[in-house]
Amino acid sequence: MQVASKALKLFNIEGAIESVAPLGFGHINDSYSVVVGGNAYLLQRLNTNVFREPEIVESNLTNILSFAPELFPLHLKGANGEHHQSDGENLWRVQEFVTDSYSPSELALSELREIAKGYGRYTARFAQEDPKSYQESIPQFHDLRHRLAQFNLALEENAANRRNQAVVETETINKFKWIAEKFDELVAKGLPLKVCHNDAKAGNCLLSKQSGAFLKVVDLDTVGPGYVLFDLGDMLRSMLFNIPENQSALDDLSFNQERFDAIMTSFLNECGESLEPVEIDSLPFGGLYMTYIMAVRFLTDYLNGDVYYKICHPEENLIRTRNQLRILELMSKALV
Ligand code: GN1
Ligand code: MG
Repeated sequence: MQVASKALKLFNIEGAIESVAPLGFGHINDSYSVVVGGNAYLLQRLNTNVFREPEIVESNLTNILSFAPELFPLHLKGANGEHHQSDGENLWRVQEFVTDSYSPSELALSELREIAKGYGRYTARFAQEDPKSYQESIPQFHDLRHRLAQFNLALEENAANRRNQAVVETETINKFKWIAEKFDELVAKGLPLKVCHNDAKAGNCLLSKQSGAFLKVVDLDTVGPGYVLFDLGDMLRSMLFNIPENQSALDDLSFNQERFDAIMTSFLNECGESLEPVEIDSLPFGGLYMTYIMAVRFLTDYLNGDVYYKICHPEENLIRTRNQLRILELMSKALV
């Protein structure tokens, strides 16, 4: 309470806090919903171990908020005009809490269409923005070769002595290495760099509780240079199969063509005209690319002893890996 109150003061929000509650989502930052003077806010502590150059997060955020304010929740600024404020120890930011909104966990077809529409709108709008005005907030974030190198290093170092627990998963990861080559081919064909969200999963889109319609895109820490296949890929990864990322749910999964078509159609209805043919052709492959890179990152963290993602139990990163690999196998049968 006291920490929250101190943080809110940095944004000129004074007065007694009526309620403060930690929000469970997110693998990286800490989020709280806070009510002061009848107004609801989302207070977040940026994880500066992960975002080691917060000035880049600030600069990207400022750019996107001024470019397309209608797509995002209102973010408050502190006295120096910046969205991130330090209390001497932690870096904080505050945004309006979008009331009467939700991000669905088990997605019905109609919800899936709205989310794809929201990210499609984002993509169409940002097709006009210059990626050179943005920097990656985490260097080489979606660079698969870099992620595979980190994975190989983790295997070699075996810091948490878990290599033997991940033999099957390691084999599957090695089997899908062709994804890196295929990606290089697409880039060589002239895939254009855009300003992407870079974490375009279902949970980062808010829908209206009343109408179910798309409202806002949230979680803007990784917005920056990227390829549209990253965002569409994250949508496929998180929306095709109705399973949680971190619980064993591997039975009875199957590729659902109707869901795939709904995502693609809804997305392309919004942004198809703003994309080049090479980008449109690359989109289904995005599902494989993003699912694979996430499996590689989860397993790397498992091997390193859970130093990056928040976990609730020791096997969680291994379970996350298995879920991604299962999805990847299904996608590769249906889409390749
Ligand atoms: C992380 O914190 P959260 O849940 O928004 C991660 C993404 C992954 C995601 C997996 C900075 O995002 O890359 O897609 O977990 N963000 C970072 O759900 O690593
Ligand atoms: Mg995120």
